[in-house]
Amino acid sequence: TKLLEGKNIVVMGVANERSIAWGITKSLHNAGANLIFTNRQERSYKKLTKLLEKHNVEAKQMVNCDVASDESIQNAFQKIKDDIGVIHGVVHSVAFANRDDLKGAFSDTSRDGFLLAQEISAFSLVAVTKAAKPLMTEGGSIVTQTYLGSERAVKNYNVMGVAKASLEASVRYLAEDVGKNGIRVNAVSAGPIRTLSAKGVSGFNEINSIIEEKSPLRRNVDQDQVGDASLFFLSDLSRGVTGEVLHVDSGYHIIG
Ligand code: 0WD
Repeated sequence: TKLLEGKNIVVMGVANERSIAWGITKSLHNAGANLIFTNRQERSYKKLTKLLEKHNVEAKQMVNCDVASDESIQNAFQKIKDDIGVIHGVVHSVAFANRDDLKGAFSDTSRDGFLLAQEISAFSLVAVTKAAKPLMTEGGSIVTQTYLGSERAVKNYNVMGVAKASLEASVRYLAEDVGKNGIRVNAVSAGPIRTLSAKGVSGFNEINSIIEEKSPLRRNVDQDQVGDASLFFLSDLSRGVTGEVLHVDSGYHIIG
């Protein structure tokens, strides 16, 4: 039998074919998972519907969810509970910061911009875990997406780096909290990948060529590699692992 046969997994954050969450979707589908999707925007919903058709992937359910609202998160998971009942995993692949805060001087970050990045990119994992927990009655696994800018001062990543540091700390505190319920919480720290969100970060192309030159594997990573690492976290293969941040970055983070 396949790794995720009979498992119900919620995927949050497919905006288009380039989304990391789409790479994860393909890995989970190939592993036999039943997939439930949440979208914020109508535009993403339409794109996802087409993508699923094109790749012959069936969605068990699609619900609207804006992580900026507690009510929206609660409603989404209530709908999933009503339709599906038990879930075994959640893929959290959402983040946001204002474009202006992803370049220039970090000390120019506005109060609102700082709080917005924290809210959408870090607090959302806390709120989603709270909403998903009652549905994970058979235990579960929650996986989020982070980036090296949390550990190092990566040029232009600025406010998002601070939000990712907060996200990774949240992974550890959540792991401790829900571990007693048989729920694991982990993060994948991916190398730079060309997506809609990545376009908002200035100097993105520069980083890409540095990875090709300096990373141990001398190449960039892609959505499928992040997908397979996320599959590991969502499956029983990682049953002894929680509170972890796994780098899927061609080894770039070890280089001095
Ligand atoms: O290089 C990269 N692309 C990396 C991305 C390297 C390492 C980590 N990541 C992270 C991102 O920070 C993010 O957490 O991976 C995650 C996914 O990013 P992505 O795949 O690069 O970006 P994208 O394809 O733009 O998807 C982001 C999703 C979109 O989905 P929807 O359905 O909303 O269009 O996050 C969504 C965004 O719109 N999003 C929200 N979803 C729900 N509620 C919200 C919100 N308030 N804000 C943004």
